[in-house]
Amino acid sequence: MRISAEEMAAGKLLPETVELAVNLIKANGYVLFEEVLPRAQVDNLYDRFVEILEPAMEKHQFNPEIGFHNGTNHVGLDLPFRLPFNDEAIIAHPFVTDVVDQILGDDCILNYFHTNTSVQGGKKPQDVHADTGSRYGDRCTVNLPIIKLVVNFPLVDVNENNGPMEIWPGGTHLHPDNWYGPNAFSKSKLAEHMQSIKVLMPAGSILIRDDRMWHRGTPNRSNQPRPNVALIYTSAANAPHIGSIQIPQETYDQLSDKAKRLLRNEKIGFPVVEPY
Ligand SMILES: O=C(O)CCC(=O)C(=O)O
Repeated sequence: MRISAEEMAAGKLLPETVELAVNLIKANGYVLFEEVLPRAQVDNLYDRFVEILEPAMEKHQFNPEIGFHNGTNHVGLDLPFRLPFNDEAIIAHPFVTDVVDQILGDDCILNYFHTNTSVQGGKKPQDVHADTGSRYGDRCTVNLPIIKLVVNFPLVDVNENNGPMEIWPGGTHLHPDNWYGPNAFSKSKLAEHMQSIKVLMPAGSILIRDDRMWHRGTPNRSNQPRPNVALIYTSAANAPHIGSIQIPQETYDQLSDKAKRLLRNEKIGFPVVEPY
């Protein structure tokens, strides 16, 4: 959906927009807010991200021409908790927190600060997957309440050509818990016969999705990487006891009250981890 000019100027969604977004996630598995972040901010994020992607790929000997990760050329990389990545507009965007708080509770936490990049030259899509496993293995045959939302910010315009995420909305987040476990029927086999959407979105859009909704990364046929920032918000009751994002004390102290609350379980007082 496109956010109205009035809401963009106010930096706040109207209650009816929040309600619509919440219900879209509940019914369909996701909501997309198109083109929210300013282009200059996204371009800067992209440039700074490429500065860490390239050495990280070199370190892991990922050569796009030879191909890696089973020919998908997909890379997952944690972000260092520093500017421009930890800007409040990324970690605690009011459009996101208003929606996330309604679904997960306003005491939810942010416990994943990551990126997924479809690097150019990929030949194969990823397997169709959910971003979570079952909570009770094979034992639970009913759908359980949502505990995690994934929030993606594309750092380039995503089109048919540059490796859009493909999603299977409309119900794949509403299966019984054991459908997300290792012994569930192959999602890739089923997905071939089901309807999917390639998520085409302008840079700076915000995709909020139930982490159980089936999806996959697709090959990037352009000549530049297609990164998505990927954050995970988790309900407080289901949050890991020990966080993993390392945040220097002085960085934490400068965050807004909302961002501090979101990150309260993380490793505060630890140095920033560089991804290479
Ligand atoms: O950003 C994307 O294309 C999705 C990637 C993905 O689902 C994954 O790496 O697990």
